[in-house]
Amino acid sequence: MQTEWWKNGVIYQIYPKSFQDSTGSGTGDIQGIIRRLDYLRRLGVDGIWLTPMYVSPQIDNGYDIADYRNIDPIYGTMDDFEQLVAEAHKRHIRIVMDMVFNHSSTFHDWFKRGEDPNSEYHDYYIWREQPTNWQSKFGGSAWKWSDKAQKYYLHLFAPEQADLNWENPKLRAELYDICRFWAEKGVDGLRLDVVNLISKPAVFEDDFEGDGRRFYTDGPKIHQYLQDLNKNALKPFNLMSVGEMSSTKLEHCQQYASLAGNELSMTFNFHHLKVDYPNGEKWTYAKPDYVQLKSIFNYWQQGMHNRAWNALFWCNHDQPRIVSRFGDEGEFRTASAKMLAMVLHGMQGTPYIYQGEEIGMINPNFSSIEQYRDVESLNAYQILQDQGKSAGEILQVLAQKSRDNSRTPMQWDASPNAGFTGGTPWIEAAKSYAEINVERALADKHSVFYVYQRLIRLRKELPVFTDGDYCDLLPNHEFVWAYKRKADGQTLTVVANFSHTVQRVCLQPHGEVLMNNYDDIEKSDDFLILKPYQGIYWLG
Ligand code: TEU
Repeated sequence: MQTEWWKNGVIYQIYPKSFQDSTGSGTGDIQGIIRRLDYLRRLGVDGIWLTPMYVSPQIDNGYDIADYRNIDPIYGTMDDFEQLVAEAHKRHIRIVMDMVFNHSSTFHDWFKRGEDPNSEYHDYYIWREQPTNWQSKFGGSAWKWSDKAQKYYLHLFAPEQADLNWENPKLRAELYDICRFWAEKGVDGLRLDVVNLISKPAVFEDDFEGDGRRFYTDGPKIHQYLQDLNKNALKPFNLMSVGEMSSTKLEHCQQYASLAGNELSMTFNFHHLKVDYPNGEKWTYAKPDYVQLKSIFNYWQQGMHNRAWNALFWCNHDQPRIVSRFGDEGEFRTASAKMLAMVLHGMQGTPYIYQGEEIGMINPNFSSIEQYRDVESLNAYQILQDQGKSAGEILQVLAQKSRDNSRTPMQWDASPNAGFTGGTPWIEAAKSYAEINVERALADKHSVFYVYQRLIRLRKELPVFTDGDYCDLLPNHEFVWAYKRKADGQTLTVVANFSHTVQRVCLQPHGEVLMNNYDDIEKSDDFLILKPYQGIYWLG
């Protein structure tokens, strides 16, 4: 298959656990994904990114890998996986696997053996006699005592996710070999989990300003490690790569995802999804700041243009649903879902669609802690309770911010459990499924689904989507986002209203109307009058 297919392609993210169950176990599986490939072909995506399906105790839903070379039986067998690759390729859909190389499960054989200080695997992990004051991303200390080793080991995430020691060349060679293994199975690309955290400092010291991240984020040897990974395990197998970059900086992403292609193909960053974290605090109920949102995209779009490649996304398995977050769950659900799609897909980079986004799924609005499954959310509940917050307050924050908001079953139809399973789902389906589901979306030619389908096509037809530069036309407007992209004599102007009220703006975009999520466009004198959540494309 042609290289750099992702430059005008769109990738669909599947969270296998919640996508389609084919056995009645209550957990999605590989055969379920195979059953839905024709649906994905109809949408028109070029690839699917599958979150981890390797053998795992599932403390963090598979991001705690116990065996990198085998499929967890809850998802099926290696034969099922090989069938998935073949069936996807038949439909010209590439497969992107998720690789978690910052840490492994403590149930991995390496760790079990490595707890013995005399084992050759000991040095696969990071051990210290004394812990630092660093905090785990899921709350609590980032160090855990091992009785067997008589030392502490580092875990930036859950205690069952021990950080791997990239200083050790044997470990690195082992990881390269895992990439080769999956490439030989026909995999086309890798999504590399928190890969900018793999290079730890030479000396570990307390952080009196933060949780420790400034010492290991975009760490000292990160570019060297990624260049070696590229040379040994990505380029030789023609693997596309997308790095998940936690709390990263533009200067680093310009290098990680440089067009020179000696590290990764592209990068995800999360700055735009912190505009509803007041003072950087996630667990606070807050409204988004759209001026800040636009300024972040302006910075990244301009900073990466002609130098490096972006991965664009609103949603993933760690984020709440975008319609609930930046749109409207009620009267303007459909309009806002389409508008949000148009804004994101109008930009430069490779867009990612998270399962259910293409039908405008919303947060489940859980009201009891028993409905949550996510390790981070359950920890947060405890921590916030210890800080004296009331259960009501905490549940309100979780309903807005929890990762489980995006992990509820994919809504296929109006039958029980949204058509996801014949059994009891591992996490409850959102009540909205009777109204918001794939069957209904496909039957309605004005649905959100067909807007996504059209956006995927446009990216292949019009080079301005792939190549155009970026200019923000109204950076200070509280609710209207307007930007222009230009390439080779083509101009795309995108105007979008991020509010449920009418907005008047002084803009006169030129060219023909290419897309509009309403039937008409209202103007008076020099003003455009935008309806609630209206989004429009002009091509000139
Ligand atoms: O996430 C990394 C990450 O930093 C997050 O987006 C994380 O969910 C957030 O910090 C929590 O507030 C990746 C995976 O996408 C996530 O599902 C895993 O839990 C995590 O790595 C550990 O492997």
